[in-house]
Amino acid sequence: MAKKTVVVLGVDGYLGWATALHLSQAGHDVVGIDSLVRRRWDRECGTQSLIPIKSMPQRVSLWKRLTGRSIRWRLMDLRDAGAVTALVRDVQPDALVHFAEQRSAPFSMIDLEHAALTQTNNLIGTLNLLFALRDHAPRAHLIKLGTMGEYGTPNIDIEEGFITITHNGREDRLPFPMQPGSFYHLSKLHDSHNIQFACRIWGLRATDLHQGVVYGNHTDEVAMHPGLATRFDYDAIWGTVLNRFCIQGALRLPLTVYGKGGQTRGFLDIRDTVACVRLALEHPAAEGEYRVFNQFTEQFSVKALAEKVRDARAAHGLKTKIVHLANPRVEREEHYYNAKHQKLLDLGLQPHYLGDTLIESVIETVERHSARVDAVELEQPNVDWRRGGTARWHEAPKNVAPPQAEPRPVLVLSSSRKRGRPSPSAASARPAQRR
Ligand code: NAD
Ligand code: USQ
Repeated sequence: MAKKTVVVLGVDGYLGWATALHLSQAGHDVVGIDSLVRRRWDRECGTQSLIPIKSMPQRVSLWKRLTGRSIRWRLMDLRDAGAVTALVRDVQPDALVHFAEQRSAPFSMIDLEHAALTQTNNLIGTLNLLFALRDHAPRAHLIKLGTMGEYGTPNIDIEEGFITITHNGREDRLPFPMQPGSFYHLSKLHDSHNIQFACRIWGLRATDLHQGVVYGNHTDEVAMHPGLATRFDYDAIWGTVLNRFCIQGALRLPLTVYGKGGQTRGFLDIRDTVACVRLALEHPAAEGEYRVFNQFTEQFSVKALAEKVRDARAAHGLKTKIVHLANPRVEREEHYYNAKHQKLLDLGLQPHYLGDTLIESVIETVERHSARVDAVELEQPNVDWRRGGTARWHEAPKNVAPPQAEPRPVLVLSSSRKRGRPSPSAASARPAQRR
């Protein structure tokens, strides 16, 4: 396999870090970019990764010490067009893997400010990349993290990006109809349109990975040393559903199914995320091609996932309660769902399916870090799709900085059950003291 120069954008994040290590270990030359804005959003939301994560300079130097491999780390905001242009021009990458977006649906539904932040951050960053590629590296392969949520939950089978439609006796292969379920998911769809357009008019090459919900926190590389840990979210804003259920299960808290729980989504293990990105990288799109891979390995209803976690706990004689909360989201709770996901399998993906062992291993990790858990985050959701941030979210000090504010000192949560929120002095600089 020829060594490629790959830029990983969003390298400080949950998936970006694990992917950068995986590609570096595979022998590729990795340049890692991040603005560290996610660490700032965590401070603003009063949330933090369950597993402590090192700073980027610490992580890359540890990686170098352990493996002799270099990841070239650069602090950069993708909204800075000049910086993005210089990056693409100077590095001349073979490929760019773009994870660097605001990725929480609840965050995007808090209020106008957060919806606008999500869409400007995500769309401008991607546009900056597209223009930089047009002008300085038109042959580079853009691998963009999209989401299965772009499709919504139609009452027909979901194809991989395109569907052949016969209408009034004529036939065409058209983009699959999309019905995203949050301003965040909409931002991914808008990105998809922009990327597809750039491929069509400028001949760029792109793979849009419509990824399902990711779970787990270990890849072979991350597991090499605790200092290489990737972030692991569990709170109501950033935590994804299976990660939340595992943490709730580990702490003997009820598993919080929203509504009836028939909502069905595609899921995958983080080990498959890194493998899928590598497959896309090593089998690039053709010049002018915009292709979509549905990136997940199994589909489950939320209720079925909760039952899996409950059963895994029951095998140890532990009783776990499942509660059905009023659904804070506007989404179908009972629906048909059958999404194709063949293309990555055809390229050689060997899936890690969800089993009790994975659930147990996540629960063990949680138990190791239980002192860092803020249990309030595992109870009621604090963002509602109809009204935005709930009353608790809005109980915020008035003299607060907007989300674009400069970074503030990192907060360390106490090991007690009380909220891991900033002290009153720190909170005065936060937009939202919600509880
Ligand atoms: P994350 O929040 O952990 O990481 C995103 C990273 O991007 C953060 O480190 C953040 O600082 C960085 N970033 C955001 N905006 C930036 C900007 N303007 N300039 C530079 N850096 C910026 O998220 P994640 O869970 O690792 O998700 C990564 C990508 O994968 C996202 O695009 C997300 O939409 C997509 N995705 C995630 C999941 C999932 O379950 N986690 C599922 C499907 C798709
Ligand atoms: N849910 C519960 N209980 C909870 C949390 C969530 O029932 O405690 C339900 C939600 O209502 C939803 C489903 O679980 O029906 C999935 O929610 P999620 O928070 O795990 O995932 P989602 O908001 O869709 O977003 C996550 C990532 C996002 C990615 C997306 C992939 O945060 O970046 O794009 O998964 S997908 O869902 O395929 O669009």
